[in-house]
Amino acid sequence: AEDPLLTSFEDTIGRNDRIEPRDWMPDAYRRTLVRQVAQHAHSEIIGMQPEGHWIARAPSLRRKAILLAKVQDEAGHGLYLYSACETLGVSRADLTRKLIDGRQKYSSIFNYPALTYADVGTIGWLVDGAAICNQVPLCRTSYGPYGRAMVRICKEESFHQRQGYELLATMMRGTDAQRAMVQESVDRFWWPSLMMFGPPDADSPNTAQSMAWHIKRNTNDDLRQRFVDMTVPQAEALGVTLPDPDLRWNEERGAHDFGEPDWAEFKRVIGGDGPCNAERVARRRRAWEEGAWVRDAAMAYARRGPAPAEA
Ligand code: FAQ
Repeated sequence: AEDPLLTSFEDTIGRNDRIEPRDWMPDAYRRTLVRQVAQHAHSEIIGMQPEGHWIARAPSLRRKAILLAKVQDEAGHGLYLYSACETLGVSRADLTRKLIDGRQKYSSIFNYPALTYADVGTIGWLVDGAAICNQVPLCRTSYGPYGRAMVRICKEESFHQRQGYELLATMMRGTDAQRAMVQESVDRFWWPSLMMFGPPDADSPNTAQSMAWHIKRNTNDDLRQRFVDMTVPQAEALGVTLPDPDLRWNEERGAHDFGEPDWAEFKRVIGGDGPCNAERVARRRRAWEEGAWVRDAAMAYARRGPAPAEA
């Protein structure tokens, strides 16, 4: 016999409508969403670290104000996403616990160090650029709270990308040493940026089901291609070389051909063995533990109820 709840869920997906928190949903749909949205939230929060390192080392007051605002935005994105995830019946404390115990992932890209100030620009240009390619389609994801969070996040993300591009363009108009610093930074970040889109479609265990549920709206390889096609003319305008000898326009496909990222490196990094994994998680753990008294105090204050009216 047909399950009327499942039929109604499938009809909603089929109409390209949203699933909302009070709607019935299959357990596997809920689990997949918790996995993806939690990973996404963790990425925003862990993603504050590489750039955060440079706040106290910014080359001018203007650059410092810009960077401070950007890193604050990332904290805000993490909060929207944890809130979206909580509507699926999980608590933020539990998600954070899973992150610092290594039971949930965050994006591979944040396990690479930010070694120079040019990296602040490259992270904005390439990492936020990749994030936009991945996230604009997620504004149409089937789960309402996630899609609505994405709309706000994407607006800020495109501002972040321009910020990075502007920083790099300024350095490219500077000295030879500054131009060399930009090129060296792009050389390090190019391949890890391509890995942000996940494994090739043929090795992506989750894509088919997530597409069927409209959680994902494009495959990993489609989005990676879109990112390359978007970035090549920007690299030309900046005057930097993307470090891929196989990168060229393919007239027939109407798209760029490009080389294969090092998938063995990708597996090592998501398996916990990238350049900064231990440091990133240790720092998050320390912040969580040192913040315990603030959370306890806030809870105690909330339990007290409203203050008595003044006589
Ligand atoms: N890193 O079957 P698939 C940002 C895992 S942007 C780590 O293809 P799926 C903004 C995957 O989870 C970055 N793990 O998986 C910012 C799965 O493992 P699991 C965050 C990865 O979910 C900018 C396994 O590999 N953006 O933070 C990665 O269908 C600057 C098999 O993969 C998002 O999270 C990876 N790169 O597709 C902040 C976007 N790729 O979970 C600060 C939303 C794959 O089974 C500064 N997420 N894995 O243990 C998505 O679109 C998807 O989840 C994908 C992966 C595309 C990332």
